[in-house]
Amino acid sequence: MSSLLYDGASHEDLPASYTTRYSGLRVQKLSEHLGASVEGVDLSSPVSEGKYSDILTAWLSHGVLVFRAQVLPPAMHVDFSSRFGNLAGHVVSRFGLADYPQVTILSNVENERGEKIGADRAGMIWHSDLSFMSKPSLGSFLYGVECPPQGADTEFSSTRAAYDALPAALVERLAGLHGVHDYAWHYRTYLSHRTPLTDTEKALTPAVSHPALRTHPVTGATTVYISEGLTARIEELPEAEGRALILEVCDFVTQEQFVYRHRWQPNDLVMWDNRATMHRATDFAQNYRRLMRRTTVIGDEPFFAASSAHARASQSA
Ligand SMILES: O=C(O)CCC(=O)C(=O)O
Ligand SMILES: [Fe+2]
Repeated sequence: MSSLLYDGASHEDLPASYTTRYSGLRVQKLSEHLGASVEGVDLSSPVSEGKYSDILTAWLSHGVLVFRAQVLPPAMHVDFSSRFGNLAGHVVSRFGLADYPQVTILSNVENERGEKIGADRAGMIWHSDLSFMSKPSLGSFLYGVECPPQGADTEFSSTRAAYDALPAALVERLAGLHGVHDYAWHYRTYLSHRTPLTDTEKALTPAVSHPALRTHPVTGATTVYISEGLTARIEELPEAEGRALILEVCDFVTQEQFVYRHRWQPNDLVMWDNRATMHRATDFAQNYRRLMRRTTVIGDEPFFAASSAHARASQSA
């Protein structure tokens, strides 16, 4: 296989399968607009600079990377993901691992007192992680420890490809608007099976506004940055009108052609770029155990450079 010359290539420009430039990792695309599997790296020991650089490049191009059959103890999960920036623990600190508070447990498993050992039914409505923070997550790293044999897939959509295909009237409408991202609202609305957030937890997460369209700080691509799960309303619009717009846009962005569906195997590590994708967890039969470990990396404050937005692929077509 020839080596790839990457210079800002998008997922669409890349061959279905290629060998990376510096370290010879094998990358294989998993769907039309996002997702690739990466082979040739062992995450149980520190990753070389060359491999790190190729992983970063592939991640920016593909939005979602899948590493199969990885042995990833929490210490190495922290080690690898912190190469990309500082980690954020979960707002609800009891979901963190005792020795590694930056590692969050997602699980339906119960302890001997009948309490869930991690966040249960997390992320089942489309969202981008930590969009309710003033500096949201730039990317998340989810590792499968125990995975049901069916169900419990994670779906990812490309908010960049969807933006490129968005009807011009919607782009114009969204360009000046801001989404209000509100974790306390999310918790009340979608996580009523859990103990409610405490006042302290609510105080950590006041609602924040971000531009509805966002410029990716590294690739410069424009992406859609409102979601059904975390964007409660639109700052400039009456509540019902704003929510209807959020749902309309989210339905567009999550159409099948923009989605990669990850079917988990134990020992998969999946890392995604929260600035270029949205995701959701899907349901599964509760007689199966699911146990996942996750880290997430703090990113920059979102911004929208309107001048870049006219350069959409579909508009110039
Ligand atoms: O459990 C999953 O499949 C995804 C949950 C989620 O939204 C996350 O880890 O950020
Ligand atoms: Fe999430």
